[in-house]
Amino acid sequence: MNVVRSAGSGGRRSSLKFQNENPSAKQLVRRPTCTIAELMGKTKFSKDEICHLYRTFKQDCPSGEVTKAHFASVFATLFPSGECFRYSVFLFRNIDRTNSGFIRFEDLLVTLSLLVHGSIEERIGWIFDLYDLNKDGMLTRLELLQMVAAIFQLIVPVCKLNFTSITSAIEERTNQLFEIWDMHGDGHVYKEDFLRYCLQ
Ligand SMILES: [Ca+2]
Repeated sequence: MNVVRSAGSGGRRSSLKFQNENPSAKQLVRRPTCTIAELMGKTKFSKDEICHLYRTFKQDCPSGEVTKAHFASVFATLFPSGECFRYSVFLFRNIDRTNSGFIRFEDLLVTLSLLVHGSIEERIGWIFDLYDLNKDGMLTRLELLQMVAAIFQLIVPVCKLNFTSITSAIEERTNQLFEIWDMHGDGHVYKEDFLRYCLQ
């Protein structure tokens, strides 16, 4: 069973197709919404790279979409001693930019292309968007506090530390960063200021 229609335009079909690794699978498979040609246009990956990445994706995710819980379980293997659920949710939101509740192959590919092949400005911008939890283009102190706390928890679960001291450390780090990044003193960090700071 083809997972996605052949790449090509103007009615001309390419011989390159995404293939289902398990044709007998009876579960519902979500097809990518883009052709390979469209994915090549959206990313900096070649046909061969896209097909290789798709095969890998299908092995890990035969249904063709990643749920928040699945994403968190995979991410947890990277930080076995920490509590990474909160951070993984933030990451998930930054990859699932249509807020569909699922990460599909094309979402992952676009993100991967940006992080691997994007300019330094694009990569820093992606980090800003990760921190910008409500995606309104500005960071508030509360958003930064939540992100700093999530990063702390990646290393060591807060429950295993002195709660008062770790809370103070999170607050202190948040205040330090926010004071630097809030260049206009209006309680918001703007993307252009964040980029300027990171590039200096
Ligand atoms: Ca925001």
